[in-house]
Amino acid sequence: MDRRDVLKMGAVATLLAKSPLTLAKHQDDSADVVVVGSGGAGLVAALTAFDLGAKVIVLEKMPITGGNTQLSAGGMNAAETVIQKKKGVEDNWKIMFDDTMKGGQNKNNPQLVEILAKNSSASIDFLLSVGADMTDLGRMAGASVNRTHRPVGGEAVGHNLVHTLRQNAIKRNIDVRTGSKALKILSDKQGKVVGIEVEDRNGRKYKIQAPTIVLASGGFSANHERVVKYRPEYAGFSSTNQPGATGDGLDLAVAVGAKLIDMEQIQIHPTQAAGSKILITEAVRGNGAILVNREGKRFVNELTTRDKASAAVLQQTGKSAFLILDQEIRKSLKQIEGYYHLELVKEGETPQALAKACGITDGDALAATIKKYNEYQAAKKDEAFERADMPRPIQAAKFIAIEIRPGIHYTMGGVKIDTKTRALRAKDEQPIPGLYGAGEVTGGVHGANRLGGNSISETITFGRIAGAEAAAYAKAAKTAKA
Ligand code: MEZ
Repeated sequence: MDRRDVLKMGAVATLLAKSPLTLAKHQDDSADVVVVGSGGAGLVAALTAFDLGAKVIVLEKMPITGGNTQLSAGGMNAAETVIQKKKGVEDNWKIMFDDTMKGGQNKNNPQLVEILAKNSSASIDFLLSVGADMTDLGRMAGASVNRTHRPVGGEAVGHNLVHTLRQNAIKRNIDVRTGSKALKILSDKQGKVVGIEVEDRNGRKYKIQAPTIVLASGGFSANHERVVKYRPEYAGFSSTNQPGATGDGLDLAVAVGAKLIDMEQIQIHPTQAAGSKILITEAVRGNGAILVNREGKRFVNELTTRDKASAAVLQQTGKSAFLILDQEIRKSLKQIEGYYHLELVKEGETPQALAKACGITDGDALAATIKKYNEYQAAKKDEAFERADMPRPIQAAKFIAIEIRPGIHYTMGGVKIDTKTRALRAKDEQPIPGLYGAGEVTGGVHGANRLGGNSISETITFGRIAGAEAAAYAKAAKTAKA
């Protein structure tokens, strides 16, 4: 166990110790806002609603908080931020909007994308204000400029973010209930939300009366059966997600008449470490790595969108490929140390030695590929694949390889929402009174393909909106009753 694991366990222990209701026996209860899910979207919605005066209960079916956000590696996309300004990066919301629409094959809901891009800078300000570290900047595939914000040194964003949000929830004494599964959204004859039925960690069922529910329960990438139902060709692919990402929130929403959209839009990430469930962050390519096939040759623009990069990997011998990098790229991104720790890395003093170590069949071809790439990098022009950004050459021995193959990473589809994050009914696309959604449980923001770094961006921005809208709705409902 390394120091980071110990720190993570410490954070979990602190949370359990300081959240008295986590271990309490639950009885029928009431709240203004119930948040289902405790990843980025859920915790941000909870903090926002709480700070607006709402009584908030967060339900998390897993034993710990954090959802998939906890595993998030690459960072958060945002345009026109204080961090970009400090680093002299010119960007604006419209470029982020255009990149996102293009990445999503223009199947995204443009109104939601506009919200994502326009609010992203304020979402970075929000995170900085609550103590998150977003001071390093990188680039993810499909982005025109460096707009992916992450902790200093290129640390993974997830544990920093979740730790910060947890600490904020603890500080406010927000009622966060782990091991608590939402069973059913309760509504009245008019279809208005009136509460939720819950099963606690001991199998005991109880009800919480509440005028609003924020669904922030994530996607379904870890539910293989459900994935294959929509995309039979992904049978046998493993997932990069935490095991709780099963899509139960979708069933809760459908049971009260919500509309689902884009369910067949399921993203496979090109670089899951071969033979494991571990995601190798896109930031490795963003910081300079190339992709080569088993024959030692490049075959794709490494910074193209994930749909295209994954499709290209699947066409190579053995349906896998190798990330090739060097010690300078390693130094630029702390996350790479984690891959050493997990023994996913092969090294060689020369490209030929590296090829031998990792199973690339033609070491001279690999040497020629690296040499050619370095020439393109020096000339700032990739004549082979038109890669737009080549921040570093690959020349500092030892050379490094990580074998990768595509893995199920993200479900773009989900509950249809409007610009206020209200869940819409299937029958007439009108809002279901009191039901909100934020993050991966919803559909529409990413269209046919999500850009790396846009998930955290979505969870923070739409989590803030959902928290504020739900708090306002609950307040108005209370006033109307009084
Ligand atoms: O947003 C993501 O999914 C992401 C940045 C993943 C990664 O490769 O790190």
